[in-house]
Amino acid sequence: MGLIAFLKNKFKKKEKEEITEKYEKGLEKSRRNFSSKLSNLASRYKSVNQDYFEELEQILIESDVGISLALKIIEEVLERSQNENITDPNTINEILVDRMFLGYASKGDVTNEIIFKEGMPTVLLVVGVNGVGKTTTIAKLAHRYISKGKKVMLVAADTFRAGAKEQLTIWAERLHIDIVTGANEADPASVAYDGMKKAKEKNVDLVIVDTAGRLQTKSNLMAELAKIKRVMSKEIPDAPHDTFLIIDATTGQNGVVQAKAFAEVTNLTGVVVTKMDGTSKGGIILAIRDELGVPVRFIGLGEKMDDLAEFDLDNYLYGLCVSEA
Ligand SMILES: Nc1nc2c(ncn2[C@@H]2O[C@H](COP(=O)(O)OP(=O)(O)OP(=O)(O)O)[C@@H](O)[C@H]2O)c(=O)[nH]1
Ligand SMILES: [Mg+2]
Repeated sequence: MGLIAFLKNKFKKKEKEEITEKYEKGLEKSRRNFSSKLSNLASRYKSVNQDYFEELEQILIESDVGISLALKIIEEVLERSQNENITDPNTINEILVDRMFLGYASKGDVTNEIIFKEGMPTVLLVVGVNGVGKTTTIAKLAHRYISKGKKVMLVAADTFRAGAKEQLTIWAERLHIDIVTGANEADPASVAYDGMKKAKEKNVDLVIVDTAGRLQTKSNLMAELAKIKRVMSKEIPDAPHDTFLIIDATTGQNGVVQAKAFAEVTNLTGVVVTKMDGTSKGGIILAIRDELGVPVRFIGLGEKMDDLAEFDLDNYLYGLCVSEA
């Protein structure tokens, strides 16, 4: 059974879970773009030829899967069509979706949920350029783990942008959780340090550290993040245990460029792609996985507190390629 048939079967309407509905809704724009282009293409050709594959490649590129990955996928699909003498456009499109899946899955299995430490707070550092949705994602993640019974605390180590700590404080109040803030323009590392101390005192399970999204030179950024990590690990061994980079899906390939820059200066353990609901080019997730090797652990599908979903490849491909909801 091809992947499309498998996904259709897996997500039959009556069995649909909440997460599948979230993906369907959040990926509606992308699906309208990608899926309708695929079926439109298939309807214009009786059998595939070189032009078909060129158009297919263009559709992938326009969906932000990245040029190098698009070329790779098309080459594989072309090879299979030649080896097995497949000329039916719909079958080719199904093989394409299979390849999109295999490319991601072959990078290895990942646990998306945060893995909690025993006997000490688990520390999550959140980084990314400004406006990508860091603070909102922190609130969403806090909400997620509070709902799972964890004690969560926030640290506002973004001391740079005016209003940043107030914004995070509002979220902490809404979530009824503790927050550590510092003076405006205080050293972010000192706020992070205070945060670690308090997290230990209060025996929290998870402490999430918000950082400034200012654009700075690579060496400054590297030094700042290294300092934050150094002081944190003085209080809590091996902190941060996770470092998530937040990427805005609507920035397209620019987001991939940012991801590469951050991956060079710090050890990322995950990416969260936000604003998936606002883009028609949902392929960016495949590009990030292909070019960075860092897994996409969560995706943002809206502005509300529960508009965050664990990344799930089947649901993603279903939402992007299959669902007719
Ligand atoms: N539609 C949509 N909007 C989102 C999502 N995530 C965040 N946003 C919006 O994006 C805007 C910026 O979010 P913030 O969380 O303030 O971004 P930030 O990275 O903390 O920004 P700075 O602190 O200025 O660097 C806000 O209006 C959010 O509501 C999402 O998944 N979907
Ligand atoms: Mg912020």
